[in-house]
Amino acid sequence: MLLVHLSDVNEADWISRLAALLGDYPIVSRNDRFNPDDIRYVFVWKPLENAFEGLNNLKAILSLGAGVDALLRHPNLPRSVPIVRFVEDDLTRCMSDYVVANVTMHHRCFTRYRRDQRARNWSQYYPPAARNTCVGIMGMGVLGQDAAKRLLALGFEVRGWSRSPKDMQGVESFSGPDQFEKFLGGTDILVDLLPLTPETENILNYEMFLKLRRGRLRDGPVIINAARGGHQVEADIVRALGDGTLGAASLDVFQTEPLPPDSPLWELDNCYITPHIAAISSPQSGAAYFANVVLDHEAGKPLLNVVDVERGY
Ligand code: NDP
Ligand code: OXD
Repeated sequence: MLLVHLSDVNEADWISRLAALLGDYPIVSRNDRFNPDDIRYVFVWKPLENAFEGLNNLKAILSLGAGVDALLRHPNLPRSVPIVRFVEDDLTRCMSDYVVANVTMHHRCFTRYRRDQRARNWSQYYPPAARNTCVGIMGMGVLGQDAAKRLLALGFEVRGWSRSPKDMQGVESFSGPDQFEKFLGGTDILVDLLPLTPETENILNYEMFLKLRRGRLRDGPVIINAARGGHQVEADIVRALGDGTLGAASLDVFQTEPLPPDSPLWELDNCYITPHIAAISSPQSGAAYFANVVLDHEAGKPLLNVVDVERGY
């Protein structure tokens, strides 16, 4: 039996789509009456503290989020049960759309020309060609690699940084803490697609911004964070955007969400804020993914996209 426990999203929509795909396989919500011993899979988003209580026969926990940092901090998470995270083409494409939109906007000096427009100022400055602009992607997993492909197709120079080296045609690979500075030193536009772990917390800080390449983008290097707010030291971003260490920032995620009304980030015209919408796990395409996880596993196939709990992603 599959138990659905989704907070803050349209749980009923997920249940009806899953039920249609699961055929005879039983599905319940936390408001239904059921015997906890019958639950083999639990599908969660922002699970309450008692979400796993009595679920002694779990085969897998299904995470609506692609990122599992919050789930891994759940105080009562059954640590021995495998977690399957969301990996799906629509979500991946949406994320790459967000990355492409923001990279191209900054590459073409949107901030400068918007300021000039407001001042009725006609000042010709030609941005460097895409091939002379390097996008550095932190996190070369499912999302980072797709974004890299899309940016390569647009002619950008692309480099990636991850824990282990990657062999991707056209992308210069950097790995581990030892190669981080070198990676940053050739990056004009930094895209963050890392998971949030103890190693990546606060990684977007002032010291790090100083290591990005200067001189290619006239108004300074740019950061784009579509990963997790826990990566960014927001006071440092405000300072760097104000003193020219950074030319601009696009932020989809924040230390506190929703971003509090008194955050100084709202005021900065070189900070582009979106409310954690870069990519969504949508029921339209996501239900098929999770229904297959259950049906395939029941048919004896191995679970895919299982989180490494020790690594934290
Ligand atoms: P993956 O697990 O596929 O990829 C993670 C990448 O980060 C891997 O390349 C990994 O390296 C690298 N990495 C992890 N830790 C480190 C480290 N300490 N140093 C260097 N590299 C590291 O994740 P996804 O691509 O699927 O997703 C990335 C993140 O995007 C999610 O964790 C989530 O937080 C965020 N996200 C945000 C959304 C939004 O709407 N804003 C939507 C969906 C996801 P290696 O390859 O060597 O393991
Ligand atoms: C996710 C997210 O991790 O939406 O899926 O941020």
